Amino acid sequence: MQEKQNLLSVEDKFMKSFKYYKSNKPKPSLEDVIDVEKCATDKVNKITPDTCTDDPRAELLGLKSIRTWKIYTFVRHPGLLFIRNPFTTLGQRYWVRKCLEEYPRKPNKLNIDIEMNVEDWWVECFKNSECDRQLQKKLRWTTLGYHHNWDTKVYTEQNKSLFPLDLAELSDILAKYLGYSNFKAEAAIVNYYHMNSTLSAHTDHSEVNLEAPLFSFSFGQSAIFLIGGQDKSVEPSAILIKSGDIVVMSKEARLCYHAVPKILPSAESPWEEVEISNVSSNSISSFKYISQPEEFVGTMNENIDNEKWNRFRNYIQESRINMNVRQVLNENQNSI
Ligand SMILES: O=C(O)CCC(=O)C(=O)O
Repeated sequence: MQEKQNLLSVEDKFMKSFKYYKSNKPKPSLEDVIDVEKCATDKVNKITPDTCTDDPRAELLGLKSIRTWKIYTFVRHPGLLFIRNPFTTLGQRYWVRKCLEEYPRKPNKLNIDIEMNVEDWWVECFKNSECDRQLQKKLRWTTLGYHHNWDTKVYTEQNKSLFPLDLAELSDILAKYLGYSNFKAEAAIVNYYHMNSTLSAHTDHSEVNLEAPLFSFSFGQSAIFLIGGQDKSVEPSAILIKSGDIVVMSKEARLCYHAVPKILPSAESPWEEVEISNVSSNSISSFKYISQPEEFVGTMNENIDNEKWNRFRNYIQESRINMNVRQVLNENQNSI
């Protein structure tokens, strides 16, 4: 009996921390939340990669020069990497807009599919000139590529659509930089959070390939991200994620429990910082996935127009978006 009780209290560590940070009354102290730029080296280390050649695609995809990226590792979490906002203002705007305007279109799958048949959710939100905020807040996830099956947790060839070429290209730049030259983005969950949303503790283990890293891109409001070990007995660390930050779960961290217990108002708005400058099409030939580069550059530059970007700005001022990208298949495997 005593043994069973000990086991229970040990198993509760992740949940205890989740409940602590989720609470509104009382509000949690944020003292132990890791902000990578302010944290002591007994917890976080800033690393400089041995070789770092720039990728000519970076600027086109809305990224700052790779040589300026700030990358961090965590003493308690081998395999976990954190890149502090490597996106330009234009890049932030581009990806937010994609997640709202394009990725939730059919044939992609949405959580709201079970209650309504909406061909184009973003257009539907503005059907009657005013914004339907209720409908906006209903969207919690969209799946891309191999669609995640929330019940069976099994990917199938029958439940798959084209993976967005721009997101495949972005993931390829990151993968190459980190030394995963054979990484292929094949599935993604786009998560939409509002100020009271949470994501409970889970591991991502549906992919056939569990060696490939998982890439997580966040935009908009901030979040507390919890990451523990491969079972819930490990006390998780709480990490502050801001707009533009990238989290990479690789190696030992790939199968660790993680969760989002709280969304926090962002202190900055990096999607507003006015360094916005046109992306030019000089290095267009180096694309791997994007098939219509001229059109792509045009779409990126459209977001300079503040009027055109206004609806997306209104959304992101009260919400957070996370694109969670995975490789599903093993190398040399063509189907499930
Ligand atoms: O929103 C996040 O930062 C994490 C999302 C996540 O864990 C997932 O989609 O599996």
